[in-house]
Amino acid sequence: MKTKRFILMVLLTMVAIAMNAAVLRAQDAKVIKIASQSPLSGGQALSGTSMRNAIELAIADLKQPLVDLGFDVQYVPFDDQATPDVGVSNAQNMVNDPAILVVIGHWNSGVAIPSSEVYNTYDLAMISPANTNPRVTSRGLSVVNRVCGRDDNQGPTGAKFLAGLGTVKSVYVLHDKTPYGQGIATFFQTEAEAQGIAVLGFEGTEEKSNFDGIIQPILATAPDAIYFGGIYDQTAVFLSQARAAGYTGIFMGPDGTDASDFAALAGEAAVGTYYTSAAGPLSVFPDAAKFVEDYNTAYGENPQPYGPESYDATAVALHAIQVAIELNGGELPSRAQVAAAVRGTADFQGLTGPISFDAYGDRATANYYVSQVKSGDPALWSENELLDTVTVASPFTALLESAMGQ
Ligand code: ABU
Repeated sequence: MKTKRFILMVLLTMVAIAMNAAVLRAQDAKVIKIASQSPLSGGQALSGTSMRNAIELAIADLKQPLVDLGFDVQYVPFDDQATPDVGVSNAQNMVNDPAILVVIGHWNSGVAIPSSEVYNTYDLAMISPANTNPRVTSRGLSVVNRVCGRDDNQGPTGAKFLAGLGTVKSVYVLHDKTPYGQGIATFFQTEAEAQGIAVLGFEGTEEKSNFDGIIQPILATAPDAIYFGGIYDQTAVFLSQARAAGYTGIFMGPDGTDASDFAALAGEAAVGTYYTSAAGPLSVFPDAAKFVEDYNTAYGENPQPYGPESYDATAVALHAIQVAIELNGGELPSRAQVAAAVRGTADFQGLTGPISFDAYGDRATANYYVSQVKSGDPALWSENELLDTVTVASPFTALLESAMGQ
């Protein structure tokens, strides 16, 4: 009896020691946080939420190497509300949390540009899945990178495509007065004119619900096409009202058009719309099949455009943190060490293809896609027809290649 009791006591003590060790190990695990910023509320929340979901999936899929090195990886998503002041305020909160080593974001270039000034002051690396305005990277901030292309290539891609149709001799250009919308409209306009298309008007509007005041003057100019540099929560409403007012010509937009809410908001009026995007349609990424399946399982729908790019931005971040830890002798790296490892990303194999950053943090080569909306059913957005794909080197990569005579 005494022996049995002794054995039981020994066993219980061993279990207690093992549990204590596990608790101590968990407490010892050093915390690394990956933050994100995207609109999780408001009219562009569909895109921002899809970015958040893709980031969450990537962390769950890819964090194990960091766990094996003794780190606990946590995700902290922030809602920037597609508003510059909110993005900057979130950025100021983020930099005060020393565990945050990378930010994945944003959706809006107009939010990314001022927020990244804060990240840069504190050496906090930012990897954007979706910000296409040139100023995101052309300021030369060492912490800022993106896995998508740029509007100085995307805008001209749209203009060249319209010129190639042969039927578009005139266009009316609208924009949303943001750095993104006005920027891409300007790049589009310059190339449209170079292609011999007459630009009948170039106008900014912040209106989001009643376009009566601008539709009739536009119709009076009888353009063959209307180009709207803006985001779907505005451009789809405009298109729907323009069609109701009798506009039968071509409508084109940039990647702000590229979300199923464009169809949800415009309905049948969306059908036939041409759009460019720096986000590849799901069909062009065979390596993303598992991601799409997992996304559907977790969230009950397809990822939105820039979902695979959000996954890739996170994968690049996790890999760079691992590199920085290894270079730091297995210890928690500084933000500056992580930022340097991110910028050093070369030939990283993502769902969207190989990713290398140039000296400015641009993806060394990026693809630009031209598609046409085939249905007013938002559930069929991923079945829109891909009409053209153009691959363009970043400005710095092009400069290097030309200097090397390639
Ligand atoms: N490029 C997609 C979202 C718009 C932006 O860059 O502001």
